[in-house]
Amino acid sequence: MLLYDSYGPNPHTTRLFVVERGCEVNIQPIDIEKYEHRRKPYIDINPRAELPALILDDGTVITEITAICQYLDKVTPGKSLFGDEDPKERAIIHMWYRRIYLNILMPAIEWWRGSTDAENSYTGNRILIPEGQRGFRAMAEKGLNQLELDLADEREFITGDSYSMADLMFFAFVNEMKLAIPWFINPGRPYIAAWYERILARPASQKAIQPLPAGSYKG
Ligand SMILES: N[C@@H](CCC(=O)N[C@@H](CS)C(=O)NCC(=O)O)C(=O)O
Repeated sequence: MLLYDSYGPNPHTTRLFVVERGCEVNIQPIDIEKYEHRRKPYIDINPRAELPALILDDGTVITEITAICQYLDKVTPGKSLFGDEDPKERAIIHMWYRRIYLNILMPAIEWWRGSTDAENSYTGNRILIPEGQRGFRAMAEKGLNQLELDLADEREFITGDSYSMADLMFFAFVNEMKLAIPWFINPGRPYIAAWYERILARPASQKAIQPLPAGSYKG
């Protein structure tokens, strides 16, 4: 398996998954800042010109972070981060990573995509909605406020007692975007701030901060 890795919250998610879950993959870094993802050979692999992408040994190309992580989860021995061993646990984890993606991450990323930095970086390669910035931020802040209330029962992780895909994905986005989206972590939401510090302290979180070097990797 070959994982195309790079900067950005989506590659950060799959990279962190590889490290946390102990997956074995080959890594191929792509430099988004040099727009390597918009040129051949990468666009022959992923014509959507997005990262990450996972290439299976039979040549199948998988994109979309949750699909990539689900595949890696299934083919790696050990405890599933999607709760695959138990239907109830699986449903609860799914419920949470979907809530986090739809109610916090998507609007927060759309907010950032309304910035001048994003406009300069995307140079016409994505439909940006700068006029929607206030609305996107309000949507994401609403999602964050709700999560703050949810975490106020002092659970250790988002779904309860165990670290899961919900923690992993939310952390990867917050950590990668903490300078670009400084309001993700706010002293007015102490439970989210404390959760972030707990996840940041995990050895895998530290190992996955930078894109991985080219070559074989065992998490
Ligand atoms: N829905 C995709 C999103 C992938 C995505 O947008 N990746 C960003 C990096 S975080 C990217 O490739 N950006 C480069 C660009 O759009 O030019 C997924 O789940 O993997």
